[in-house]
Amino acid sequence: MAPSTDSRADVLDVLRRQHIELPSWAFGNSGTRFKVFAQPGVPRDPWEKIADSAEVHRLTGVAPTVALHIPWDRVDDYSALAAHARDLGIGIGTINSNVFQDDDYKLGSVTNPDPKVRRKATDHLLDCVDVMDATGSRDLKLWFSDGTNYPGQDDLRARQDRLAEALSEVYGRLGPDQRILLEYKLFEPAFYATDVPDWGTAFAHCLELGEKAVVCVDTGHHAAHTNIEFIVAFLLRAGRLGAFDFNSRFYADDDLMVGAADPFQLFRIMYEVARGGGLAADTEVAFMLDQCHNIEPKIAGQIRSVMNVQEATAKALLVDADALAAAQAEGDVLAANAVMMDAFNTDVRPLLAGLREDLGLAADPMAAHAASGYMERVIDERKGGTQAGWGA
Ligand code: PSV
Ligand code: MN
Ligand code: MN
Repeated sequence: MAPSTDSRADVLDVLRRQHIELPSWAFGNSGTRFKVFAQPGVPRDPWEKIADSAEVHRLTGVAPTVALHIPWDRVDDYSALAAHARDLGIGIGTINSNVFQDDDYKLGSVTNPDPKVRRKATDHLLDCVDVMDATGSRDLKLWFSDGTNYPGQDDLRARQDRLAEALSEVYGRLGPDQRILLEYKLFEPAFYATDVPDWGTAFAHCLELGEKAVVCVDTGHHAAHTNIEFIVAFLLRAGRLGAFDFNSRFYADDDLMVGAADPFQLFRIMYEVARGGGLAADTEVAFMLDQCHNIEPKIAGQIRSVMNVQEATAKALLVDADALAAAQAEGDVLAANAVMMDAFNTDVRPLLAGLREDLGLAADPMAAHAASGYMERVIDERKGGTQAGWGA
């Protein structure tokens, strides 16, 4: 379905201002619990992760911020880190808290039955808000690995009370323009009951907290066959869709490249985002990647992921809204479905290549990266350091 000249210009406008945030941890070594395969040239510290992130933005033009994970990205001076990012042409985005890698958190962090452990976990979250003040970040992302492995292990209801108490303390510490992104995940590492297992639980806590608390949808955190675009439509309608952690999955929380496993699902999600106003110029939805590149090169993996999100977005924007509304009003099931499929089946790669050239970028960022010599340079420069990331 060919869009009119006007709507084509609108589509290009949205694509030109698209903003996809990269995760600092995608650039470090990562793996499974079986093996971390180290790669040459990976960053040795947060400064180098920011440099790699800037390289992805330089080539794609739509990845102007990088999310940090604390303490993986701990430095003495966060203002200096933010200045370093600015010097390289990007900014620091969301601050991710980490209350899942300390021996004290075996039975939970903010929901732990021991008040001393809860205090320690909540203090870390408050420290993350200090980091946000120094970096100028808007969003604090909270993901809790908290949960139980066995029926009876702890009181499910009391754990919700403890969670609400900690969230409320952190919420009270937010500045006027800062937000909590509350992320849910069905299971892992807890295998019986997770304390924030689904969007409904996250949404209910956000409603209790107030307007500055919004839900983060990590596309890898649902049961198989969950209709994620329904969740997106619902949360956008309620004004509580705060962010995405994009990645793709075949089985569990695989953290593979977004759009690799199911590009049709990504298109359906982006259609609901567009339909609900999530791509408007004043959108407050943060579009982030949360991925690990265990076997593929990391910078190239991030570039490919950014391009996959762009392609799904372009296709979603090409859905002929008038034709769809008319078919829906007439109850014409097949015509309505055909409008969606026409957009999904459009090859948007030439459109995006043209957009990049308009922006003064190479039409093919993957080829430009391969030809840039960047990898050869960092492989040479970053010899012998302690490599940062999940494997550290
Ligand atoms: C948990 O699985 C998660 O999705 C959270 O966002 C964490 O902060 C992140 O992964 C770490 O990679
Ligand atoms: Mn995530
Ligand atoms: Mn995850």
